[in-house]
Amino acid sequence: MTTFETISAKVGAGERISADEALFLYDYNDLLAIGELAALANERKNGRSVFFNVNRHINPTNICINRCAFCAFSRTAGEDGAYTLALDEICRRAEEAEREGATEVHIVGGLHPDLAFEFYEEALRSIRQTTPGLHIKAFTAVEIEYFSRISSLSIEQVLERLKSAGLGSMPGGGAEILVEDVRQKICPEKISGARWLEIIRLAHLAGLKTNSTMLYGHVESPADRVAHMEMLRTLQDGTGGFQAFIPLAFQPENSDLKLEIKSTSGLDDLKTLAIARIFLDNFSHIKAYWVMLGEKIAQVSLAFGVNDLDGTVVEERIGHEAGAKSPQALTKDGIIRLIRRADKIPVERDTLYNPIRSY
Ligand code: V47
Ligand code: SF4
Repeated sequence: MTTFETISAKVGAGERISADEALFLYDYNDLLAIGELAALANERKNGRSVFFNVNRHINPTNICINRCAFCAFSRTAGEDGAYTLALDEICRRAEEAEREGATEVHIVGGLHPDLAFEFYEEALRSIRQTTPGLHIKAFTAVEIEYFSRISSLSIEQVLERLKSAGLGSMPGGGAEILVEDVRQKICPEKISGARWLEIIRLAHLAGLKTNSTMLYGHVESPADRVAHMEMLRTLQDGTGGFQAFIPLAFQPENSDLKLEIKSTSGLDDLKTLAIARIFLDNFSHIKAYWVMLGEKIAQVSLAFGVNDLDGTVVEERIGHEAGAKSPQALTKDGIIRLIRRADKIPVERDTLYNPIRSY
């Protein structure tokens, strides 16, 4: 029979827990006990170090043909607030980021009905030319699949062309909840969960590291969350290409789901991060994305198994269009202070988790 003690003994012995055991933890009310277990699992992997990076987000366009129900960022072409950045504006933002000490640009956007694949290739090429020192982390599996459709190239060819243009790694967006009936409710136009996993597998095979996310706190059940994480864990067993797992707390404002769904609770946020740390034993990093969580929950999460706070971000749009109350950027000093006050060691990293400097 599963009890907290049997799970605790497994984690203590460094053994993998099952999906049923993860589900048991979701039902278990002693948050601090779960947090302690997650902290143990994390300390074994990462000690007291907490990573952050200095980065900037660039969203080339918010025009998107998918219009997922949870997304307050996207617009239809011609709608109020719809925008597309010109190539030189994208480069200008990358240059500004580099001047301000960034080591990474994180580029994701909507599925634009008229932009050609070459636009994105050109954007990467221009950034690489003007700011060769910046790592380009760009495009979710959803965008990669779209590029393949609009260019009639295979996924493998799209990935190779983007790598040649300067792509260094991929973020983890677009995963939402990989379980199909949940996807049908929140993002019916988006590629299936199976297709998301397949594209990520191909990216890993092409030598690109990626992240993985989980959008939680909408219509999904705890069993859906565990099923989602199990799919990621299985893929990671095969490829080892995931760097971080990032649960994204759903921000309901301005989305089509705003009337039905309230923001997540701090308790659910911490439990979700802690269970992820315990369950995803083959992931090195669990990231608390402060944009969606707020700075205070992100800080507390460092005692619940989290070892990465993402970055300075700068000009975040996806969460803020949906009502996120966090600032649009944090300074490097702000992140360092936040980590130090949690009695951890701040370590600035590059995108591939090479330490740059400890503070
Ligand atoms: O795929 C959209 C999510 C994702 C909302 O890999 C929302 O390092 C909450 O993936 N409330 C994009 N979330 C952001 C993302 C990400 C962010 C930071 C770091 C990394 C990384 C990846 O944002 C989308 C979707 O799951 N999202 N709308 C919303 N209302
Ligand atoms: Fe488009 Fe991504 Fe927003 Fe869905 S989440 S509508 S794919 S920008």
